[in-house]
Amino acid sequence: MNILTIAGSDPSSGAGIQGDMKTFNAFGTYGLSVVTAITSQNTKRFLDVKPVMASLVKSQIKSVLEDFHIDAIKIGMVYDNQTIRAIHSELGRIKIPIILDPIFKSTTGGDLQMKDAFADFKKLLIPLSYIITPNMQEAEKISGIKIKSLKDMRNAAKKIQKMGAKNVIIKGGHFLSGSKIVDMLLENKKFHTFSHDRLKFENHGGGCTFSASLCANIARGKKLSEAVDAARLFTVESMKNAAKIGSGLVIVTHAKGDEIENGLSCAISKFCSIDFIYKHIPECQTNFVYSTSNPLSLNDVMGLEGRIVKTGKRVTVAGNLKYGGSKHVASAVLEMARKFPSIRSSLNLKYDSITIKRAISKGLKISSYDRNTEPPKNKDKEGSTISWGIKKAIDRWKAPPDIIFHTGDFGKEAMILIFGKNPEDVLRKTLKIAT
Ligand code: PXL
Repeated sequence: MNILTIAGSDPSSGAGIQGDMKTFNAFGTYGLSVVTAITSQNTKRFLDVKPVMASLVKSQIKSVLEDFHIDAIKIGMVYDNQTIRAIHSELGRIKIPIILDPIFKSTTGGDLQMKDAFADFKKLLIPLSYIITPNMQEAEKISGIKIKSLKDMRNAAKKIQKMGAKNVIIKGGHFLSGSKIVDMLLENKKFHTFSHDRLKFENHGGGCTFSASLCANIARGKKLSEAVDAARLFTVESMKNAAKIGSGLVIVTHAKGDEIENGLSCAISKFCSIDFIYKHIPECQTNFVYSTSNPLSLNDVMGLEGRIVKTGKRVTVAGNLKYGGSKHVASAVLEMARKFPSIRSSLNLKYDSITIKRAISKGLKISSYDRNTEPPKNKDKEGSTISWGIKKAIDRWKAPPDIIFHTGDFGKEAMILIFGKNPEDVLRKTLKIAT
């Protein structure tokens, strides 16, 4: 999965381009970057800022768009009118979701946007955004509404949406009793509120961490409210773990995301972009799973709660990744891992004898089972057919096969399962047979 940040450089690496790249990395995504400005700052003070020439901002954007498939874009610091117009002219017509993080001041007080650029920021960039992510002060500045209550927060969000942002999240409301902080999401016409405990110290990089992790989660195809929740949790954790690296403000420290989820979600997005893969999606659609080491139950196996579905000549992901999200493909991995613990990932494809012949010719090891020979007693036990079949298929095997297939039964679709040590290994084998 590739995501792009268009933002300013921060030499302290807490925020800006450098902070975004660390966040993208924590989510196992590949970060591309276009630099709009260079700041000189540290954790104590802000020294200087200069924009990058607009023509160079334009050509940087061109250079990444013409080469890479990009799943989502974050726009952070944009210093002047020329930069804003350059970004607008390059991104005005693209279909990639844009996460717009309005940035006016640095945590150490430096101006990160020129005053006379604000009108163009509102007119040209807000309408491009799939979601805009202001904090309270930024939301007040953009909406012109003083925010003192949840009602004001909702009104400000509605006003910003009217300016052209598809969705709005305002972060950091602090008017609830106790020490709770509220984030308010306006998704189309619906409000969602989220809350967490107020942290006791100021930090450097929290805002960028939120918008960059939201970008990564949107790229992964999460539903917006779930992407916001995942980004919030990640940001709060990163702020709690903030470290005293310089002599001033603490800098956010990103926790490494869940390796199983990172690895699987990257592989799923690569799977979806394999040429002609739609021809291999079965009627019951495809799931792709990855287990922890030594899995004991379906809850140790991550899979899609929905499926990878065929939509015409494309495939798309419907549903989120969850431990326990898959039953069928996950049962197959559990059974394989019982005998061959190195096998932790699998996906299912449509059965076709030509696909099997191709797999043999590419040197993949194949086994199979016959569903017609399943004892009736077993058939009655919900969900046990797959475990029974896999067990049978590997009964005499000393090393794990790459593929196990069956040719169906009355009312049961024939199926191919591809196995591997991890999702990349499964993808590598899939690429050998999918044409
Ligand atoms: O967190 C906002 C931000 C974004 N971009 C750059 C920054 C900062 C905050 O200091 O320096 C370059």
